[in-house]
Amino acid sequence: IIDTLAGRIKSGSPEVFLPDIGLEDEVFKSFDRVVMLACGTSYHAGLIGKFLFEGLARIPVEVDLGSEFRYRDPLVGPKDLVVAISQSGETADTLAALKEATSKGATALAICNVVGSSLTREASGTLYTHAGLEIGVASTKAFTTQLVALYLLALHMGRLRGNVSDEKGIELVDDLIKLPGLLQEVLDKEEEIKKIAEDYCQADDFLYLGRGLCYPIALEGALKLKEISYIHAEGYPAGEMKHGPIALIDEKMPVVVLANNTDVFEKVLSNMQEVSARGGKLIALTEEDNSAALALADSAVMIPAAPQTLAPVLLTIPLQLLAYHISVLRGTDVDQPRNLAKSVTV
Ligand code: F1P
Repeated sequence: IIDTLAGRIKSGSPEVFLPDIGLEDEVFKSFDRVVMLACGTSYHAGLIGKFLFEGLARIPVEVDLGSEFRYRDPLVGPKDLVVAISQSGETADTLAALKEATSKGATALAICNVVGSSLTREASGTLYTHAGLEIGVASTKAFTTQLVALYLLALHMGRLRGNVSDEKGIELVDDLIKLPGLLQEVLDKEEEIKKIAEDYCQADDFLYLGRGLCYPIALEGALKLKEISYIHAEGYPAGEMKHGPIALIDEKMPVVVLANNTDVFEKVLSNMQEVSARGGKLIALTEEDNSAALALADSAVMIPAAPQTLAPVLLTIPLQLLAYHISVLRGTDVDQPRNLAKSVTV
């Protein structure tokens, strides 16, 4: 997808490329609200989708779990676009939630990795993520491609609704084109991440903190660790720490902080100070020039400077690698974790 975008830019076309999703532009821009439905890792993608759609398309977004949506007689109807996100397209709860919404008149769009899966057959349109076959049970590359798909959809809707100018559209696409190179820079940090895994693989609990767009990434980092290493981990919005989890912090608690440069960084920094003052061990994901974060961190992984909307994709990789190396060191089966199925069809 990114290569095709690059072609468009080189040919000077101001159009933002989006593969045919099966929904006419007139239909796609006609909704009053977007409802994201998904489970597990895909739900975390939906939470980021909310930021992207509200930010770029200025349309209200609700995000709900496929496993909860239909248990509350949800208010949903013909003016809603339901975006159902699933790697497999076979997750029973996401499928049931989509059917509940469409039975009440909503239009459904699937973001899915598996061509022809049940979810894509039920939806009026699909944006395929084309992440290739996921070998492991825990979703990884499907997640990062879901984020790119949501970025493209939000951008497309932003343009259709007149919130994103041609110029801005090209700038955002240009940012996206830089993503593969930036991701390679993050992948090159693997040895450093492995070292951090060695330092903390014996911990019993982990806390992951993020704010704003990075909060869902904290959730996802914690989920990956739980899924493949069986270490108890919690993702938390950094601002909520003082409302409870701060009681957990002691010198045995590693706290992974998404401390990249955003407009809420000063707030994140004060959360880091709170952890540090209580002896918690800080593992910061931050940029090389962020001396304030680096001064507090016990360990750090440097990520390249990137536009805020793309930072979640970059931040995900070190968290996936951290979970992977901790899992290898603890001798758990990374690809086939106990009790987990690739698609939860019941
Ligand atoms: C949802 C999910 C995955 C998780 C595991 C179980 O799957 O919760 O996020 O890693 O594989 O299922 P999907 O709906 O995205 O296929």
